Amino acid sequence: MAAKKPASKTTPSNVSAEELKAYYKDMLLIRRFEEKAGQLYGMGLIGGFCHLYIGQEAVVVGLEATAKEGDKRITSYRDHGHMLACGMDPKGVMAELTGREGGYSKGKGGSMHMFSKEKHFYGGHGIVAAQVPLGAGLAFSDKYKGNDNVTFTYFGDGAANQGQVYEAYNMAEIWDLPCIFVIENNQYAMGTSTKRSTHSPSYWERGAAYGIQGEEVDGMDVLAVKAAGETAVAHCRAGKGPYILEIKTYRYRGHSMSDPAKYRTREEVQKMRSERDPIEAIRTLLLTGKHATEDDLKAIDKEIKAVVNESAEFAKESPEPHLDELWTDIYATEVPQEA
Ligand SMILES: Cc1ncc(C[n+]2csc(CCOP(=O)(O)OP(=O)(O)O)c2C)c(N)n1
Ligand SMILES: [Mg+2]
Repeated sequence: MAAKKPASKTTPSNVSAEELKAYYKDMLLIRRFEEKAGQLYGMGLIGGFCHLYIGQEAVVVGLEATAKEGDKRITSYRDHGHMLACGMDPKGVMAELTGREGGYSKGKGGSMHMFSKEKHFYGGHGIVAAQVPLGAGLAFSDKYKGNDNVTFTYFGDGAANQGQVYEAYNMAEIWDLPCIFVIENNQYAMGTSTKRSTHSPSYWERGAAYGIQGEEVDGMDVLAVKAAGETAVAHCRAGKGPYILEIKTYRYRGHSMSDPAKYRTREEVQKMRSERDPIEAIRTLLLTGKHATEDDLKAIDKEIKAVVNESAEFAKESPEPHLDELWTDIYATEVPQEA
């Protein structure tokens, strides 16, 4: 099967005002939540690793718009946006970041280790690319059960150079697994730009060697992401095997909270922020299309700020895990049985 050409940009003519507002809200929630997490980190309330997703919001929001109940998602350590976009509770995420009992992993996992069975969110993985074969495995379980669920397996441009990605591609294609491999190409792996790390920076085209279709997508345009996501999801649900989406995006903040940022210029970051911001783009569409007034958008901003502040308050008030918890949740006590 030959690889497909990159998709053309979508126009907003077929998108309703409600849809635009929903994307605006969902992206803004991730942005404000992450800004708050950055503040709490600065205040010493979050310890350990913390990788912010600011700038990449359109990727996960656009793809979640194509998901249905039963679909699964798995990602790397840059995972807060994915959790919020699939409907996990901001309070539980913030409490986990701050290491509190009310967190998704009872305060024992932190930023990179959260899961939700209810929302089919399978982590949060600190080992680069480790989630890719796991994502293929999740897709295998649905194929085995004979349903039409798909798995969104997210990974970065750096991870895309790992060998296990290609072993997973090979098996996913041979077994026609309903797995969407989502490469979030934010152009850097820690301090290494894609220009320095690979001769052929078109990652989606590598799928052709395995007979997997794919395409490149503008990840600063939530509508383009959604349109490409729909193609990928339809392909997988129809039993045609895996699909690759290489989504070109950009992270505004450092790799993690301790990043000297010497590998790129301030001007480069500023240019993306001012010319390609995904939230500003939808804001402009809402205003110019007269789908919303400045006051409507202010009300949305206020609503989102309240949700984020509430999550921070919840986190601060939640106690630290009890010492007895040191010895729990280490080994499985029962083997999960699923029909
Ligand atoms: C196997 C492994 N090697 C190295 C690291 C250290 N490390 C953590 S993140 C990272 C960069 C990954 O970049 P990318 O896949 O582009 O994801 P991004 O951080 O840009 O989201 C590296 C090398 C690791 N965690 N695991
Ligand atoms: Mg990267």
